[in-house]
This record gives sequence, structure tokens and C-alpha cells, in this order.
Amino acid sequence: MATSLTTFTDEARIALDTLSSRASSIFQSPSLRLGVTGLSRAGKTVFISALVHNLIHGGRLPLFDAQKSGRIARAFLEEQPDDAVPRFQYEDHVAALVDDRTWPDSTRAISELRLTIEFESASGWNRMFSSGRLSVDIVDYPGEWLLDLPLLGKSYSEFSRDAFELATLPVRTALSEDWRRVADTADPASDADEMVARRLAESFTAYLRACKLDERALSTLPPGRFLMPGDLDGSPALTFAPLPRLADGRARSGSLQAMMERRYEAYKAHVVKPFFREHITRLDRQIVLIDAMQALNAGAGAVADLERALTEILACFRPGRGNIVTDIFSRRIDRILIAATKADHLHHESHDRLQAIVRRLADRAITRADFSGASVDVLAMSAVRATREGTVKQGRETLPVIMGVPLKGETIDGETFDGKTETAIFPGDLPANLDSIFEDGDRQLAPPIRFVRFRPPKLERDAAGLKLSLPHIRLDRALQFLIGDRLA
Ligand SMILES: Nc1nc2c(ncn2[C@@H]2O[C@H](COP(=O)(O)OP(=O)(O)OP(=O)(O)O)[C@@H](O)[C@H]2O)c(=O)[nH]1
Ligand SMILES: [Mg+2]
Repeated sequence: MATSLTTFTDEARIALDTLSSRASSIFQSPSLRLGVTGLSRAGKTVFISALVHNLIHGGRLPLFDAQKSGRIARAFLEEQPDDAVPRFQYEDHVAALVDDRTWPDSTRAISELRLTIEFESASGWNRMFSSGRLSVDIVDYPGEWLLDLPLLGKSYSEFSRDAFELATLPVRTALSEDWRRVADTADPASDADEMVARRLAESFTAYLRACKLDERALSTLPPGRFLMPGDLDGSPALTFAPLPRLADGRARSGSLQAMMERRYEAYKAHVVKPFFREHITRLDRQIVLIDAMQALNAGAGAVADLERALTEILACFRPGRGNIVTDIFSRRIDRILIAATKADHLHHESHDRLQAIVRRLADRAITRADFSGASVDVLAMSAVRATREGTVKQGRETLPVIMGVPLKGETIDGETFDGKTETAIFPGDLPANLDSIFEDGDRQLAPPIRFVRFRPPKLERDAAGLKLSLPHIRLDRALQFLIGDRLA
């Protein structure tokens, strides 16, 4: 009896101890919350894995000042501050990249990781006052979820009207045809029926999914959780859809329209608002990853669509009047980096052009964010560099090429790769004249970039036989912009 009592109090004390030490470490060690987002497959997981790997393993980061000047004593992973958010599975992702040389699996929800850096400040003044520790809480979440923000300001009938309007734009008419036919048979004034609601939601979701899978590579439309439901799959808050021919004013209670309206409001209250309150408004810095090359290859329609999505994403971070998020919650983000990933698919001669394209793409949205004081930068980078550069002589011409191992099953000019052989590819040039990309309606862009996916690189070993950190392009510049000032 006595022993069990001791055990019990001990346990209670230990629990209390961990609680208070967790609490004190959260409050004492300065921390910075870094949001990493991008539409699906933009490269978020690879970016976070490479960033952490390079910091922990002292990678080559000449443009990251604290590392270059030898002021980082060590960087290591610690327990994250939020117990209810899944942990970013760093070890699994790095094992895939480094040991198997495969890309990590696609992720579908939010996750978090805390990286703590012990450093020495550059100035004597800072050394005296800073703790020499910075905890960076990295939060990975789908960009699709940000696209829900505009819904907070829309009623169900406005949402319905906008959805039909977008669905009948030329790029989407064919893709939305089935859904529009199903929706047309629904009568908003009829009695609410679960099966009808489900059928409508399913066909609306199928249309949203088709937009994404289509080779035109269209960006997502809200509601973001319809394609990435997380643990809400099948719940009423996700079983609604836009309806045509809505009654003006209040819908009859018990009608299909009233049911859809209630669920739409539930989606906003239980999904959209908590997500912004618990995650977005707590961020200090944000990187938005975009896959500009995929859009460029898909044509001007896809570029315009990416621009629309990016504008909406950035609008979420714009403080000031009229922004529902910052109207409700007061925290503000002070730095945003828009990064085109996967620059290793191009020869470095094209990187400046890629960057110029991203800058133009982001311009409208950047103007707004600049206006509010957040500092915004644009970058062409590659979190993991899967290729090397070289030249190939063709007659009198010398062509710049990239070399890497294309993934098994990738094809170029009818040749299919085996996933083992290193191959040199002339990726082509990005257009120098930006207007041709942005002003030409829906035609195919010429010349498209030759684009194959490569396997992650084989890591070199140092003299002692230890594997070096993952190679990258300008990851150090991204780091300098995102956290450099906090290590000064
Ligand atoms: N060559 C190269 N390919 C990359 C790089 N980053 C991402 N990729 C490719 O892009 C794919 C998607 O990368 P992820 O990091 O999984 O993208 P994500 O944004 O986390 O994707 P979801 O979790 O599905 O939303 C990878 O499987 C790679 O094929 C990079 O730096 N270089
Ligand atoms: Mg991911």
C-alpha cells in the first residue's frame, strides 16, 4: 500500500515536473515559428528535411551567415511545443532521401518539428543579452487549406454563385460538366436528404480532384478539405456542395438548401476558423513553395491559375483592414519568402529567368504584402539538388546539360529510364520574354522545358567515410532570409 502510494505521488510529481520544465523551456528559449506551405507536391516535405539535415550536419551553407562564420555550436531536434499536432517525421523522410534515394511520401495534414540552434551572437552587445539559443518551430501545412480563407467572408449563396461561375470558365467547363449535371437535378427547396447531399458532395469533390489531376495542372479551388479531409473525412461538415437556383432570403427549415447552408457554416466554424486561429496567426515567418516549372510546362492557363492561387495565399498574410484573419487576430508575419523549388531541373544559366518569372508571378500579391510592411523576397532554389551540370558538344555547338539519374519509368523522346543509369539532359531554355508567358491566353508555351524527375542524389563521403549533408541550390539564401537576423 505504502509503495503504491509513493509510486503514485512520484508519478504525479514527475508529470508536474515535465509540465513545468516544458512550460519554462517554452517561455525561456526564444522561438520563431516558421510556416512552410505550398500547393500539393510543391516540395514542402523535401524542403524541411533538407533544411534540418543541413543544419544538424553542418552542411555547406556559405550564404547563411551564422554558419559561414562558425558561430553555430550545434543544432538539434527537441520536443515540439504542441502536443496535439502530429510530429514532422524527419527521420523517416531523411532515411528515404539519403538511404533509399527515393522521395518521401506525400503528406496530407499539418505537422510540426522543433529545431533548436545554439549559437554565438556576432556582436558583443548581443552576446551579453541573448541566450545564444533559438528554437525554430517548423510547421508544414497544405497550401490548399489557406485557399479556404475567402470563405470566411462569404455566405453560402455567394459561395455557390462563385463556384458555378468558376466552373463555367473555359479551362474548367469540361472538367465540371458531370458535377453541373448532377447539381442541376437537385432542387434546393426539396426536403433535406442525406443521400442527395452525399451524391452532390461526391460529384463536386470529383470535379475538384479532376482540376488538380488534369494535365493543365490547375490550382485548387475551395473548400480545401474536400481534397485533403484529414480526420474529418465523411463528416457532415464536409458533406455539402454548391447548389444552383437558391431561394432569396431564408431557406425553408428542413429543406436541402437549409441543410447545405448549415453544413457550409459548420465547415467555416469547425475547420477554417480554428485552423487560422491555431496555426496561421501564430506564425512569425512564412515560406511559400511553388512549382513554377510544372505550371510553365502546362501552359499560360496554368500559370494564370497559379498566380490566382498565390495571390489568395498571400492575401491571408496581409495585415490590415478587410483581412478577416488579421481583423480577428492581431499577430503579424514580418517576412515571407516565395520560392520556386526544383531549380535543379534547369541549368544555372536559367535560374535568373526562373526567378524573374516567379517575381512577375507574385508581383500583384507582393505589392499588397509590401504595402503592409512585411518584407517579401523571391527565390529560385532547390532544397535537394538531384543533378550535376555539364556540357555536351553537338556539332559546333556546346550545350549546357544537367546530369542525374531519372526516376524509373520516366520518359523523354520515347526513351524510358530504368532508375539506375545516369543521363545527361538538355533541359532547354526558359523564355526570356516574360510577356509571352503571362499574356497569351490558353495556348501551349513554346518551347516547353524538357522535364524529367530525377532520383535524389548519391551523397558524397568525407575523408573519414562519413556521408556529407544533402546538396542544394540556394537553400542557404533561404535560411539567411528566414532566420538569419535572429542569429545575428
Ligand atoms: N529535383 C528535385 N525534386 C524535388 C525537390 N523538391 C521536391 N521535389 C520533387 O517534388 C516531389 C514532391 O515533393 P514533396 O516535398 O513531397 O512535396 P510536398 O509539398 O510535401 O507534397 P505533398 O505532401 O504531397 O503536398 C518529390 O517527390 C520530388 O519528386 C528538389 O529540391 N529537387
Ligand atoms: Mg509533404
